[in-house]
Amino acid sequence: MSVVRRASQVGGLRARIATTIITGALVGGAVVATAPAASAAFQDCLFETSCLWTGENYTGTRGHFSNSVVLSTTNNKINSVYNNGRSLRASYYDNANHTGASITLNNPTRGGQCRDPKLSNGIDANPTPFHNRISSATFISG
Ligand SMILES: [Ca+2]
Ligand SMILES: [Ca+2]
Repeated sequence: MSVVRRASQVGGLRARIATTIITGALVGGAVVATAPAASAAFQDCLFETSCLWTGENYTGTRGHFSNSVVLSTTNNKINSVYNNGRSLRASYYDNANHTGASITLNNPTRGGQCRDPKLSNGIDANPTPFHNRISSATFISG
């Protein structure tokens, strides 16, 4: 009887250890999952593309284009933008198919305004708020 009980206690101890390990793994996984958002930055935008984020300060869902784009799931949800297109300026339009009101960012080679971390405040890329309005975007020459 005592042998059986001892085996049972050992089994219980193993179960507790296993539970502890699993809990630790979940905590570790959560930390890893939140790390990218904490380190989000416009520098994450690939060279020769323009990036658009749903959140301010280059956070949230990020999309990019290397020629032009008509937004679908992020339509009217963009709150920060960056043009890393080097030699081309980029324009972002209120309407689909590149029409309507727009804002334009310069390119890194030319310098000047190449990004806007907060489209809602009417400074940086545009004199009036342009948050949650972008529906399409394209690179433009000149
Ligand atoms: Ca729009
Ligand atoms: Ca702004």
